Amino acid sequence: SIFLLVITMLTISCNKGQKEAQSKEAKRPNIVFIMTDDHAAQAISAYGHPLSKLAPTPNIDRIAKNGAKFNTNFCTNSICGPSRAVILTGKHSHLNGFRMNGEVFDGSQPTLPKYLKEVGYQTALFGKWHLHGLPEGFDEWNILVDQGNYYNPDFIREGDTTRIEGYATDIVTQMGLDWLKRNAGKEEPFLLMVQHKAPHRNWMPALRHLTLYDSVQFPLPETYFIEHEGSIASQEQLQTIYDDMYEGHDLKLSVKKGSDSLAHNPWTSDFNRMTAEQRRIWDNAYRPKNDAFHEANLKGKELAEWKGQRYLRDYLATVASVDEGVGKILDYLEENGLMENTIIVYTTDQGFYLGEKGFFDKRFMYEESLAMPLLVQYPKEIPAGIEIDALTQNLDFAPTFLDFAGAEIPAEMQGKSLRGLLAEGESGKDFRNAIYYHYYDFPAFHMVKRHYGVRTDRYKLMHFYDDIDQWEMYDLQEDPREIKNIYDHPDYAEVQKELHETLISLQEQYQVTEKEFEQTPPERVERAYRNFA
Ligand code: SGN
Ligand code: CA
Repeated sequence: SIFLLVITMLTISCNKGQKEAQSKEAKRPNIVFIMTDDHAAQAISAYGHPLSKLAPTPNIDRIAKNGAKFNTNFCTNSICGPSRAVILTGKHSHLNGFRMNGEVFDGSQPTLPKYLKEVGYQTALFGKWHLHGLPEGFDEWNILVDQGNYYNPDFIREGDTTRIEGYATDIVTQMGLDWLKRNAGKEEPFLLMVQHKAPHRNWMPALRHLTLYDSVQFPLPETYFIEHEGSIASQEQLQTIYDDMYEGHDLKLSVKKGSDSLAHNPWTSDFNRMTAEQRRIWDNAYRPKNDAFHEANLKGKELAEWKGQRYLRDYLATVASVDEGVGKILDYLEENGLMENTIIVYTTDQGFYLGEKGFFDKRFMYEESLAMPLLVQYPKEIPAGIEIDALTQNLDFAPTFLDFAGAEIPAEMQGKSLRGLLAEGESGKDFRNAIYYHYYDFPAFHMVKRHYGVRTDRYKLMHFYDDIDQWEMYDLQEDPREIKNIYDHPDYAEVQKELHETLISLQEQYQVTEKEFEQTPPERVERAYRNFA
């Protein structure tokens, strides 16, 4: 009868509606994780540093505008491989076993992509890996060999090494886009990790950006020529722009006026791998500015300032191609209706010095290299334009993604999910009262000594050990540049005591044992100082 027919139709349409609602509800988010190498927050305009106003990053800023900006996100160990190992495992370096760059990551341990695969995610990784062994837990991957080169880099895919002609940032972006084109439409949600070489040393911009900032005068930090009173480790590092950069490799200087031969360039492979045509375009861009430099015959302070300027121009020009690549990925997600259900993350493996205290590189627990930019967009849960002031770390990334994916967060992970902070849009002052840090890679490039410490929202306590034994303490509110070591200052006796207690309790919480504080044989340290000087 008509009556029955109507009932049947109603039931069918009702079921259909329910199914749609269910599948919508069950639709777990995709994760697009874009990570650069050594991208300082000072060089992301969303973070508002004066430098970045002159070299804006409009596409990276889109993520901040549509999502959340973390203001106090930190790494646990400011160096590439270790930071990546922390991100993959959600555990501090001493537990994931990758404490310094020379070590090999134990790929058999449980990691974020493996956990996500278990709950049905597709997983892919392109670009910089830098954990020595080959990636595990990814359906598809294609990684740069080692540090990777800017021009015509070698990639490893299933054990097979291929040189791909072009510019690393563009190639990696394209790999990410191609993967999306092939897989984003499938039923299963995905984790896509796009990991750039840029803006890592030796800061070689794309051919289209070789003169991008030539007419911009970037402000050098007010601490550019500081004396490092109160910090032996700062006095004894080998990472100042004026003394430790190589004229050819880093500063792209020629030997003399009219010549295109590079000055001191110990790792010839960065330039030698360019095609003749690439090199011609490069030389045409750099020759006039190098000639002008030789003509000026700068000395002392002026020479140091010139080096800072050349460094900033090159560094920021490599950021320009990253920003373009981010724009392409965002556009693709937008044009293909993937924005709503995709968590988009922009971050980098650690902070970086852009001339503060005269430095380049990272490693120190001081703010510039400790801070990791972190921008996260996910319109379904994260209000647009929020800022988060909780003390967060790369340790929290894996638990966060698992949480969003509806997977269980393994008890052995040491980080905390950021999902609550993001969804509530609160500043999250109670999220964590202090972060723990430990840097081990000494003696090594740049000779930053071993140290560990804690940072609260206002103070920092650090212990530099191994060939020295010095405590440093800073009041970040009074002294944000960390110039005045207040350790043992009577006015701060109470704070100092509390910081020591916090340190001990965090070391307990994170299962830090005595064996983490080994001593390097003094001969090795001496030899390294001689070699790297
Ligand atoms: C290379 C760089 C160093 C840098 C390390 C670690 N020198 O050795 O300046 O500190 O990598 O960087 S280079 O001139 O050869 O590039 S990391 O972040 O990738 O670990
Ligand atoms: Ca790095």
